[in-house]
Amino acid sequence: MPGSLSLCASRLLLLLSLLGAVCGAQAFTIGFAQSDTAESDWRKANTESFRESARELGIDLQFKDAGGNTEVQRRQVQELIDAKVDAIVLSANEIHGWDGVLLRARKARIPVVVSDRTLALQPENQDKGLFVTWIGSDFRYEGRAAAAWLAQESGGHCNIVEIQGPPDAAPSIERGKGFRDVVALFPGMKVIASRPGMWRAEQAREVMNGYLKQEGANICAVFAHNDNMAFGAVQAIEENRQLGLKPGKDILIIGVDAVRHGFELMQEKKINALVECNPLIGKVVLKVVTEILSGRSVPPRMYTEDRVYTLYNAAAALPSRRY
Ligand code: GYE
Repeated sequence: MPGSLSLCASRLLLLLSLLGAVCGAQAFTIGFAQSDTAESDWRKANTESFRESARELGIDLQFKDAGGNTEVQRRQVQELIDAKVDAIVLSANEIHGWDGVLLRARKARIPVVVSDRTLALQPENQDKGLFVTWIGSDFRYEGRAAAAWLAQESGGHCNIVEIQGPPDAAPSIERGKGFRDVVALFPGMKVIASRPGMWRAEQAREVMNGYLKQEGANICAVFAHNDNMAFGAVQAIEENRQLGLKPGKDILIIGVDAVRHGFELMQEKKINALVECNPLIGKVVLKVVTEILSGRSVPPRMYTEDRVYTLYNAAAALPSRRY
C-alpha cells in the first residue's frame, strides 16, 4: 500500500466515509484544475485517481489540464468560476500568480482546495482564506529523506549531481531545500552540479549527458527530483558506454515518487532508492471538498505519509504498488 495518509487525514477519511454513508453524498459539480497530466507517471496516476474517485463518489468532475502553462491554468480556473461550479480543486503548475483568480473565486463564494502543489500568495492575501485547505506530501521531508539515505549509503562522502524539477514548482523548491538541509551536515557531501530536467526523462537525459562529459567518474550519485528524471539519468549513464560506468553501482541513483517503473529499475539494480510521494489522493481530496460543501470544517493542512524504498525491499513492495 503506497504512502498511507497521515493520522489526521486517515481518521478524517474514516469519518468522511461514515458521514457519506449516513448523509448520502449530494451530486456536486467540482472543478479540477490540473497542472499537466503528461509531465510524469506521477501526474498520470494523480489525474486517474481524481477521475476514478469522482465516478465512485457520483461527483460531476469538470476537469481542466493546463499542459504545464500557468497562464492557461489561471484562465481555466476563471472558466470554472464563470461556470459556477460548487468548488474548485487546484494542483498548481507553479507557486506564484494565484492571488487574483483566487480572490475572484472567493468573491464568487466558490471554495478552493489546493491539492499536492503548495502556493506562495502575496503577504497581504495570506490571511484572507483564499483556499480552505491543502492536501499533499511534505516535499521538504522528501528531500531530507533522500539526502539522509545517500549519506548512509555513501558514508557521508559523495559528489552529487542534482536534476531538478521546474524552478518555480513547489516540489522542486522544497525537495532541493530539504536535500541541502541534510547535505550541509556532512562536510564530505557536495552538490557539484544542479540543473532543471523539468520532470521529464528526455530533458534529464540531456542534462546528465552534459555532466557525464564534464565530471564522469567524479560523480558519486544523482538526486533526481522525480522518478522520470531518474530514468533519464540511468539512460544517459548507460548510453555513455565509453565511460564504463554502471547506474546503481558506480553512480548511485535516487528519485522521488516511487512509481512502478522505478521499482522495476530497482529490481535491476539500476536505481538504488526511491522516496515515495503518493499521487493517489483523489478520493480524500474530493471527500474533503464534499465535507466543506456540506458545511463541515476541515484541518487547514493534511499530509500524506511517504516512505523510502530501496533496492533491498523493491521486490517485496512491487506487487502491492498501485501506481
Ligand atoms: O513529484 C512529479 C510531478 O507535484 C509531487 O509533480 C508532484 C510532482 C511529482 O510531475 O513527478
